[in-house]
Amino acid sequence: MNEKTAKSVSKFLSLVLRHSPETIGLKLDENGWADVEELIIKCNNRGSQNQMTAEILDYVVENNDKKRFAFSEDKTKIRASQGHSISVELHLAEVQPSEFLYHGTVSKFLDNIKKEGLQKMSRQHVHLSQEKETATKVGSRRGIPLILTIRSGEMHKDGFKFYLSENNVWLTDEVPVKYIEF
Ligand code: HQG
Repeated sequence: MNEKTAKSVSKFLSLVLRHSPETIGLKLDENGWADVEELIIKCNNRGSQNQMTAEILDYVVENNDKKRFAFSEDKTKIRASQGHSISVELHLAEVQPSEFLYHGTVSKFLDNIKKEGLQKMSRQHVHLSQEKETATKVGSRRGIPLILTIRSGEMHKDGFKFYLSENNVWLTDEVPVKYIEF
């Protein structure tokens, strides 16, 4: 499969598995899982999207640059590993973060972030990364990236919970201003 097709399938899967499964009449369970057979049928019923097959799904799950999607152990279900706007219970284990984590944003959000800290906005969590480089990529989606350093070790000591998604994105509920280095 070529890169362009894989990317467009990934974008479409992000839409239906993170934000609006109803676009194709799909139902996710409370843990965010969709039935693979149902997903394939409903993608194909939609018409405009390229043909979906089990092989295409396998390829995208396996080769996706950020490993955004995962199959259940028996491969009958699929879900997004993070990034949801709809409410799902991923049952992620709490993990102790390193001293610092990073968040990529853009300058137009700075005033607000300085007032209210990092908020989850439309998603289920605030997304942080282990590497500055990843945060730079995240910020670049919106313009010139601005990297905030988060004192995650101190937050954790103060009782804030951190989770690591299956694809290694750090998640937390909020980051108050006092833990952010601008
Ligand atoms: C900003 C991608 C104003 C925040 C990435 C960000 C990530 C505030 C935007 C994942 C704010 C939310 C998530 C506040 C935060 N006031 N703006 N108080 N607090 N913001 O897309 O972290 O490629 O929901 O800085 O790689 O950008 O889709 O979050 O700019 O892991 O798999 O509000 O999405 O993953 O934007 O990105 P998002 P994000 P995928």
